[in-house]
Amino acid sequence: MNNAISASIMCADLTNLMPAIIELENAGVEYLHVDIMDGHFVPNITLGFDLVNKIKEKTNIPLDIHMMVNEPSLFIDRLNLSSDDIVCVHYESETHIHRTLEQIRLKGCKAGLALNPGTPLNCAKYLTDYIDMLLVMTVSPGFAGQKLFEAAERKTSDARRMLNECDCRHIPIEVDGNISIPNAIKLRKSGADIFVLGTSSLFLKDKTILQAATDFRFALDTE
Ligand code: S6P
Ligand code: MG
Repeated sequence: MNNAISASIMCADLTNLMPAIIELENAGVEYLHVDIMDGHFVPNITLGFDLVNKIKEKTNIPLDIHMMVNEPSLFIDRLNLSSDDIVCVHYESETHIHRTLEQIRLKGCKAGLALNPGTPLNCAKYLTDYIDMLLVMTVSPGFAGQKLFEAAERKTSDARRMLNECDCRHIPIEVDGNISIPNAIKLRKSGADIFVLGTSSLFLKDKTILQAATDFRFALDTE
């Protein structure tokens, strides 16, 4: 899946989510990116399982769940998901991450592996048989509105090379954090496939979601 948009729902109006979800459906975004934070793995608390399950009931957009919690294996069964949904867990969040990736697939979902900016790519090298997506964090997780970390492009192209070298061209790379249009163009050239869009390009004061999504796709398609 090339140039896919995963819309970061924590950046929408959290007191009035349905209009944003309907607009995202109309804009044809490929995923709803749902950030779950526990106040321990990251210094912030966001969306909880009950809300996520309610969102799942209200839309057919596949969910792309980004678990920023310690020991996500304890919580995965709280989610009511289907086979198009992705559950993405951080390498750094579990002692036995391989077991957790297997747990996600056994649940019938796609499994994603997320890496913090400082986490070496080698961590993913022997796990490629167990993942359907690699999430390269382009900021330290925890907050919207941060700045891309300096080596984001280099890390994304190294990740693409590593996946290609182990015959895993089919595994998409997702990038998350400060994905503005110029940053997305650079990261696409480095090999990113799925773009998490938040305050940098989709939830803007001066554009509707539909207009922002259209502008984003046009910029990537014409570059
Ligand atoms: C935060 C979280 C992200 C943000 C998204 C915000 O760590 O994982 O998914 O919601 O990155 O986007 P932006 O454009 O405000 O950085
Ligand atoms: Mg995220």
